Amino acid sequence: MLLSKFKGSALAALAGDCIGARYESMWRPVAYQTLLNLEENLKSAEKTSRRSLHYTDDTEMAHELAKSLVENGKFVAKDVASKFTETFFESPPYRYYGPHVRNVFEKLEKASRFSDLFGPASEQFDGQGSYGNGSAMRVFPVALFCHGNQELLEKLAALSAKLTHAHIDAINGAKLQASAVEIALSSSDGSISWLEFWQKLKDLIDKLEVDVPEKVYTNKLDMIKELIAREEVASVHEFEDEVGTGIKASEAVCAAIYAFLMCLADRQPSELSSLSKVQQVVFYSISLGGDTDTIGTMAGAIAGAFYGDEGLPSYWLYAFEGAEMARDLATKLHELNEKKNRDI
Ligand code: F2R
Ligand code: MG
Ligand code: MG
Ligand code: MG
Repeated sequence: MLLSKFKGSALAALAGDCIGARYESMWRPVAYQTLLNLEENLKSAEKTSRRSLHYTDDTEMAHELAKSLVENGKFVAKDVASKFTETFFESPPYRYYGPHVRNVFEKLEKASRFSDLFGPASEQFDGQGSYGNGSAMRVFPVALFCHGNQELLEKLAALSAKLTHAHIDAINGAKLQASAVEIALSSSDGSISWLEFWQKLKDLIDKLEVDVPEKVYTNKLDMIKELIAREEVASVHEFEDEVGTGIKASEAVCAAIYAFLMCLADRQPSELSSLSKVQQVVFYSISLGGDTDTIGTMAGAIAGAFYGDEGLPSYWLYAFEGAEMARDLATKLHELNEKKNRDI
């Protein structure tokens, strides 16, 4: 079952990125019927063996991070930084990296030759660091690697974030997203209510934001609870106003968590009822609009870790660039996890 959860997380994260990328930056909600039509088209991929959808920076960076963890059996900051940088400079334009992260890679490679690993990120935005969601969008491999060790998870989520994103909201966003994947790995359908899941995240954020003056995650998580508990489902526009679906880590991470918890609470839209639970989470998260590939990938990583890969359609393996890689990396991270447990 754990292997199914690892594979589910990696594959649903890939699906969320590949599908969500079609609608990123349109800045309006995505109609359920549009998503169902796309899903219908994906089915033909299995017959033709044609990869129809590309992944973007979210998956590219997640896979580089996973490869580094697998190759080294531990987090080696210099290796992760050089893998991120090399891949960035070789990547085709349709990976659509964040607008400012290029500066970090240029400085890492040219100015410091990887001698100063965290300096370039801390210089971004006049020394504030980036609060973009790039730290959280790629973090799920840390959760798989650290499964069962929350202390290590928080440490590695922070270190992996700080290579490009030094702002506290980006670091806490990576910790929150990785922790959501870990809670999903450690529980199963029927064993936890949406409110219990939410409470675990709230306990974590209370701790992480204890010394943070602007408690963005605390406030957004409180709002999410209020919206899910409400009788009427909030309109996408209200959600956008109250929580947000943008490029900030605090918006996209909370939007992904909201989509997952809404489905866990069985409040998913009836239009998506023909789909499996994992697909419902991915599609519902993308329907919120805004930074759709990133919200989709993070919601997918959580949902796949919770429900496993059984609910994933077989044609998803053919429809998305990088599907074999996702499955292979998840299997290797699972092997590492098994080995670690045997060695204890
Ligand atoms: N780049 C994109 N999407 C571009 C649109 C592509 C579209 N599909 C098309 O057809 O053209 N997506 C990817 O970028 C996001 C991750 O970005 P990351 O890695 O966090 O980058 P960055 O540049 O560090 O931060 C993002 C922006 O946030 C604002 N910002 C961040 N920190 C700030 C600060 N301290 N002060 C002011 N602004 C700050 C800036 O506008 C940054 O550029 C993902 O969506 C990924 O999919
Ligand atoms: Mg992207
Ligand atoms: Mg907004
Ligand atoms: Mg994005």
